[in-house]
Amino acid sequence: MSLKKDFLWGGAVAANQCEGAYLEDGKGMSLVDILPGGKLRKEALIDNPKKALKTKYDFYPSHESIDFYHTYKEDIALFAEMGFKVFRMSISWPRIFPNGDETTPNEKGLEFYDKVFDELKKYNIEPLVTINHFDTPLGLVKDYGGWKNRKLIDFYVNYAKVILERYKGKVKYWLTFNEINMLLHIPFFGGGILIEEGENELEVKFQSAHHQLVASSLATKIAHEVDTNNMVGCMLAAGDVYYNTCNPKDVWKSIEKNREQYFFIDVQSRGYYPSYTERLFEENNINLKFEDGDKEILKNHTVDFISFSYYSSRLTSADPEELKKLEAGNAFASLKNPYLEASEWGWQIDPIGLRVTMNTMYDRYQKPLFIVENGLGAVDVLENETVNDDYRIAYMKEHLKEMIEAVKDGVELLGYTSWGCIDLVSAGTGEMKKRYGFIYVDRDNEGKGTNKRYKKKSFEWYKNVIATNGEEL
Ligand code: BGP
Repeated sequence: MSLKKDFLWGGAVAANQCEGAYLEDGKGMSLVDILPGGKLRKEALIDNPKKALKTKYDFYPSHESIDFYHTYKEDIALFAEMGFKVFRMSISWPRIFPNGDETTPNEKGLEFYDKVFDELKKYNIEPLVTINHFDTPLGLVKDYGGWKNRKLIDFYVNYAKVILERYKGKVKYWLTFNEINMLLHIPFFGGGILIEEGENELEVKFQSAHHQLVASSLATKIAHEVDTNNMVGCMLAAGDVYYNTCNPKDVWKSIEKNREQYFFIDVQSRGYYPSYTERLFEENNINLKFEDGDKEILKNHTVDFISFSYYSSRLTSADPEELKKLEAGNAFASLKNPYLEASEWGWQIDPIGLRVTMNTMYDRYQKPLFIVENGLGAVDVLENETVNDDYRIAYMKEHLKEMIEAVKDGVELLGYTSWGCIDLVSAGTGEMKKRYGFIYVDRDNEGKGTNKRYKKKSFEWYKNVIATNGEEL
């Protein structure tokens, strides 16, 4: 058994990490546009976003990024050369609604994506569009407090309706929110949320999550009304949480940790809050405000498929002494798994974990899966106009092998888009140096460089993977 003939091979990017042109043609600021790169990024993004709102930094990586806004034609031509069947991208919300609360969209912003979709069409590349990928308009953060505020549902739904109608027939695959569970870990990124003193942090996060879940269902409803061919997916930052030892306490802890992520998909895929949330909310003094009709909306408009990013598995323990050793590889703190190696940024590399995660999800939901992010962030050296990125090829080869194993296990899989198919700004660190692409972009952490594109060794390798539909890895 192998991959289906129409398997969707491709790559993924996000508007805020590649477009640049941050104020061009009427675009407004997104919350990412106030974030610096490098060492200052973590404080601004995670520890103290309130301070970032008031601070003037020397350099903002998202403002120019790799300038995809102007280079999309040549970049898409390169994707086509690799044989992409699908291209995952996002629409920048503040390009369409600059402050977020307008009722009429910015026509220039809409035109840009028309041009991108037309260009993709030229090469028969199917767009896969994330409606909101970490770029809530800054206006909605400053004037409304972000997703804490129920009003955000209306603004998001208005935005979703505009783009779903506009791009009817051009886009079939939609994702409502990128890595929706990130809201619990990086609330500013995920929802423009600032936790105030005295607030019950978990309550704020889950209330905001409820708003996004309702908004996601409403967007799904509209997508299906606008075009019955539309396929709508949710999107999870996935990676199963393993237990550190066979001590039953550790096993139980891992179940709790896994529920922390699957909670979102439980709601988006099954259409109701899972029974375990009752106890979770009670013990944490979380009183969620539901409005009339919310339950029906969630119930009646579930997703058609489940998409996810996978970079790593995680490891947890019930032992407080062990937990002192937690390391924050990516947004998720994890214990160090002695069986795994890690990337230069400390992300543990676990190809079999991808098979594990896919099987868990398919067993749980029985809906088609779509891997929409996976890849290796590494330091690349450009030599003789190319990069010998054998390490990236090795990483991807092992992951694709396990992906195919999962398909053989019976998992239904729509496609695979590797993250950052062209080098772009890192979401977590704001660096350019953390590269994922098959295409090298000559631009550094300070935004210096020619911005010229070069094919890495992995470019030809991936092209052959696609050409042989994964038979030759
Ligand atoms: C995911 C995000 C992406 C992307 C990726 C890699 O969490 O959806 O936007 O950037 O991770 O992370 P980083 O850029 O921090 O290396």
